[in-house]
Amino acid sequence: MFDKLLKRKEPPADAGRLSAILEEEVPAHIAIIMDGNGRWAKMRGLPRIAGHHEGMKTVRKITRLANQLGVEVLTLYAFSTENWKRPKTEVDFLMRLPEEFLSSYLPELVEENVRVTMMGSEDSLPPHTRNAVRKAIDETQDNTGLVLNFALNYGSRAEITDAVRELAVRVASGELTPADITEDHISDGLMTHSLPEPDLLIRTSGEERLSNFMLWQLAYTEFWFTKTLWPDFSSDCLMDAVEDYQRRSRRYGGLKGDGMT
Ligand code: V0D
Repeated sequence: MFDKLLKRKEPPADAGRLSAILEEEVPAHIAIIMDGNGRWAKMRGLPRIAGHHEGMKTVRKITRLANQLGVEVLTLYAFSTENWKRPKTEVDFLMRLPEEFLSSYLPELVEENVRVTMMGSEDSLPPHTRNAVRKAIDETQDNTGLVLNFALNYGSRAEITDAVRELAVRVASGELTPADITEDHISDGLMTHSLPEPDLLIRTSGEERLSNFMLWQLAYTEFWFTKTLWPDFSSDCLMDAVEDYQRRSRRYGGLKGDGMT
């Protein structure tokens, strides 16, 4: 849409750097809070939606690199339950992005053996959004490569609350006693129940908060923050983050676990 205004090209990912990363433990699950799209646009005198659109292209680029690195799960925070408070025109534009993304890239995702999943409440999404995402999930459900997990209309406290409510139902029915309840009962009730916990969390754009993202799942995760805005987040940025993760996990040298040792 704004592509003609914004001739941007990135050099191809450095193959030497890639193979050095592959020599060591690559994080199995990377989660990203993709922040700074609006600011990126504002700095160029463009409407915020131009930043969201450019951010969508970064999603494609980073998905491909994560797949090349052998990452098992890439979770992307695309839309929070708080984001409904934004102006209606912006929300409407955002809700068109999954369709646009998938109409351009679904064949590529299928080709690259990527499995699309989503976490979040599907119910309040517009039907056109839900249908596009459903189709992508269905068409890629047997793929065995990277799991591309979109957090869409997601909020972590609501997720935990729902899990706890389900447990309360089981206690009320006598299936479970309060003393039986373990951490695994909670983990198993979350939308991430079939995924490994994130090894690495990235947040772009200089903010250093969780903003109600995966509060339970991030208990032992390494955090990596950058001032880079999401539309400017390059393959090199992801490799910086993964290299830093590898330095940290080398330092633990077999003492990994709770990080307190
Ligand atoms: C805007 C930056 C891809 C963050 C990235 C509805 C904000 C671009 C998707 C997408 C968004 C979601 C599901 C799916 C396929 C693609 C997306 C939203 C926002 C919110 F199955 N980018 N993207 N969804 N942005």
